[in-house]
Amino acid sequence: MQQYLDLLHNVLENGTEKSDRTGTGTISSFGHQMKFDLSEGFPMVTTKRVPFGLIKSELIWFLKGDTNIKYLLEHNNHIWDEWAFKKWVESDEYAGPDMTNFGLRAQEDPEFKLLYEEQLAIFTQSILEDEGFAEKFGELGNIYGKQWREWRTEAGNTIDQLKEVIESIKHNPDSRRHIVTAWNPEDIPSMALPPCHTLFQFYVADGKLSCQLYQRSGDLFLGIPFNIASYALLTFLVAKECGLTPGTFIHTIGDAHIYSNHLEQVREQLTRAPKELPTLVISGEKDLFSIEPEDLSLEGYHPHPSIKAPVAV
Ligand code: UFP
Repeated sequence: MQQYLDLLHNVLENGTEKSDRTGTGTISSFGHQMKFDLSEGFPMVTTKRVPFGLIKSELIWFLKGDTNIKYLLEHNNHIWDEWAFKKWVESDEYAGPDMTNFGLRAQEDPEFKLLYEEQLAIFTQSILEDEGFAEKFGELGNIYGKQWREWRTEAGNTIDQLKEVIESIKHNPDSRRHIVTAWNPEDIPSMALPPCHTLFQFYVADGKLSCQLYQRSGDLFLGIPFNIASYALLTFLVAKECGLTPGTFIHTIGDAHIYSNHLEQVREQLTRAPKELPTLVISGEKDLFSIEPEDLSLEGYHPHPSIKAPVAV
C-alpha cells in the first residue's frame, strides 16, 4: 500500500489549492494511477482501519442491481442514508423540523446535530419496518446498480452490462471491449451525486483477470481506500465467476484531492508504516449474483487504528 501513501504525499506536496462544490476547499492534482498486484494480497489500506463490512455489502448491493437502501440497512450499512433522507425531508410527506442543508449544519451546530440524528433514526427505522415507505423513500434511482444491471435503452429495453461483460470474458477473453459504464449522460442532471467511479474495463491474459477503473473524482483520505478495496473485491469475484486468477487492479483517478479539513489526518497517516496485507476468503460456491456478505471475509487484517475525519457533503 506504499503507492497509496506516495499518492497522499505527492498531492500534499505538489497539489494546487482548489475550491470545490462542498465549500470545504481541497488540495488537488489531476491524473494519477496506482497498480495493485492482487497475487500479493488483498489491497486494504493498513495505515488506518477501513471497514470491510461496509465495502462488501455495498458492492453486493450494486451487483444485485439493487438501488434501495433497505438492503444496506438490513446489513447495518449506513453509507447511503443521507441521499435517501434528503429526498424524504424535501418531500410533502415530511412534517418534522426543518432539515435544509442538514449535512453542513450538523457539522457546525451540535444542537441541530441531535435533531438531525433523531430524524435520521426515524427515517431508517421506517425504511426497515414499513414496506410502502421503503419503496417510496428508500429508492435512490439511477445509481450504480441500475446502470450496471438495467441500463435503459431508447427502444424501451434494458441492458445488463455486467452479465454481458461476464459472458464476453468467458467466451471471448481477448476482446478489448470488456467495459461497464455507470456514467449515463442522460441521467446526470437529475442525480444528487453523479457517479464517482465512472467506468471499468476487464482484461484477460495468461489466465489472469485484471481490471482498470476510471474514477473521475477521488477524496484521497476517506473515499479512495474504500474504492480500492471495492474494485479489488469486484476483480476477485468476477475472476472466480470466470474461472480465472485475479491479476492486477489498476486505479486511475482524475481529480485526486485532499480536503482542507483532512490535512492533519493525512499527516498522521503518513507517519505510520504499512503492515502486511490481508487475504480475501470467499466461502462456498455461490455464483457472482447470489453471493451474500457473510460469504466474504478477510484474514490477517491488522491495521493501525482508525482516524476520524469529517465527510464533505
Ligand atoms: N467520493 C469518492 N469516492 C466515492 C464517492 C465519492 O472519493 O466512491 F462516491 C468523493 C469524491 C469527491 C466527492 O470528494 O466524494 C464527490 O463530489 P463531486 O461530485 O463534486 O466530485
